[in-house]
Amino acid sequence: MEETQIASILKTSELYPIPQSIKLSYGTAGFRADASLLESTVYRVGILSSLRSLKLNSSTVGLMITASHNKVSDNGVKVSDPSGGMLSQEWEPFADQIANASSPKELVSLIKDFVEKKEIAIEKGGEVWLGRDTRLSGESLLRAAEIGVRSVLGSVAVDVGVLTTPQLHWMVRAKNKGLNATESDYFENLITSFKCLIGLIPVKLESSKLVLDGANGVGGLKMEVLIRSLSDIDVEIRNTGRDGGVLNEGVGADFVQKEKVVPLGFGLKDVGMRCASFDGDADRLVYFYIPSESCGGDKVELLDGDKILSLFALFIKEQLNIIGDEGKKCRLGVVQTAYANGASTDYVKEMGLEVVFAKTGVKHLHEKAEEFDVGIYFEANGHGTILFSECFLSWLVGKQKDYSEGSDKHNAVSRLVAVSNLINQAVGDALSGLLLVEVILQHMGWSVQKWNELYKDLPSKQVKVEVPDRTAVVTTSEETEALKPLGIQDAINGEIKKYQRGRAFIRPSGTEDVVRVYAEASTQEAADSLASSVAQLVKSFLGSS
Ligand code: G16
Repeated sequence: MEETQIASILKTSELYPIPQSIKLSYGTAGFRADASLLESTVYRVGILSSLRSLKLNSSTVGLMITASHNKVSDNGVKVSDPSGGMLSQEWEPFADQIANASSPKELVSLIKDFVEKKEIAIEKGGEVWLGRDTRLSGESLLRAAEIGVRSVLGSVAVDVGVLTTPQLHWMVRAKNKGLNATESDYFENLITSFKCLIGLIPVKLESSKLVLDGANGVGGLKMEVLIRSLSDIDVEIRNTGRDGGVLNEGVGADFVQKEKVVPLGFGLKDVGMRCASFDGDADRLVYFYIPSESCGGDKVELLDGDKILSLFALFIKEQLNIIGDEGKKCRLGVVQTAYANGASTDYVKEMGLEVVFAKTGVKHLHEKAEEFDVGIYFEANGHGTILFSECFLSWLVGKQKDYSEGSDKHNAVSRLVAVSNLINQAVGDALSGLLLVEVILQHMGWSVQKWNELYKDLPSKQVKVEVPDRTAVVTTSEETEALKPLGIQDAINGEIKKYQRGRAFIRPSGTEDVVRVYAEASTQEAADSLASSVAQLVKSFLGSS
């Protein structure tokens, strides 16, 4: 590295000293912490993003400032690779090292070694697009990121404004594919493919209203823009954040999925209505309805990521069946995590689909879904998408020419092509996922209640346990068993045995300072009781904080 380059990093890093006693890790989805602690981290991730761009021939890299479903006082930063996917995991250890470097000198030395090891030609200059969610702390963190990016001499930082996380990933992917890549292009793409799918519905019925909880975040605001151009969908948006509500507080996909109660702003007036929730940066989507007044108007029937996955799988399988023998050759597969409800796994297996499991974190699921012609991945928390392989897509596009227009086969192929355009190929996206759910429900002529009948979820319960050191929990690769602390898995197995259809596991969260407990059993009381005994075990093995 040239002296001028070293001087540039030394000078700017003086502006962002690392706070005392902070140890950060790139985690499930980037760095997350209280926003007041993050300037130095975001500045350093700015440097990393420039280097990543340079390593990949100055392709555009994305840097997103968000703490997604976490509380409003937190913030975070994650990197989108030029493909639009998550930062290559190979670079995560470097991210951890530089985020924790205790002095400008150590920082420079780590960067110098890395640049040499990875043979990064630093002369050309990279390009990084910077997005942020609606958190107020995002503005100053974005300035820190800009300074980090530009401290790699010749690199350019482009502020693309307040966006959902999936919008930034989509834009980065489009830019590197040489396509139109502005936010309006993103909307235009959703609108065109949604309208195409609506136009292909065999018997169109009047669609009922959807009520959307925007989590007081960026997703509701973007949805408002989107629906202005869509006449085939009636959406009422609540919790836009404009009426004083706090981001993710008593609202949003994470809250609804974990608590299984209505978000603020919903109640008795909504009994039976089709409702949906986004999370804070709109990369997660869940649906729900309030079953009856007798539940007091706050308990919900939840249609989580597993149910969305099942609906998508059903629709895609139906189109492949219409195409016939050639369509049936398509390798359609599903990727889930240990959190997937056992009933959903049984359902997709009964449909004849291949199911594989991955570790929590979309970066792990995405990788496995890419191995299929059409790979559908979803975490139960509502984060997921459908990936179409290049090869299968070009086969589909070829078939569009072979089949006569208006024929069943032509329509089925056209639907699949439109789905591949509508659903975000870079990352799970609540806006595009919602449009696809809506169009499939219209296609099937189904209500949300009818969709919910696809299968009955096994009762489940999730709890968080605060412990002095969550890294003391080490699990197997699919996170279904704990290897450490020694002896805890035997104790958990002992609890599981007491319950019919019992299943439980523990894992350290990668986004919060907690150990997560998941339990499933044949009744809700049993699932609650299993979760609580496993949580007790966690406390007794690790201590409470
Ligand atoms: C992030 C990841 C998800 C993961 C979630 C919870 O979501 O993108 O893949 O499921 O964190 O992770 P953990 O259990 O490790 O805390 P988001 O929506 O917060 O970006």
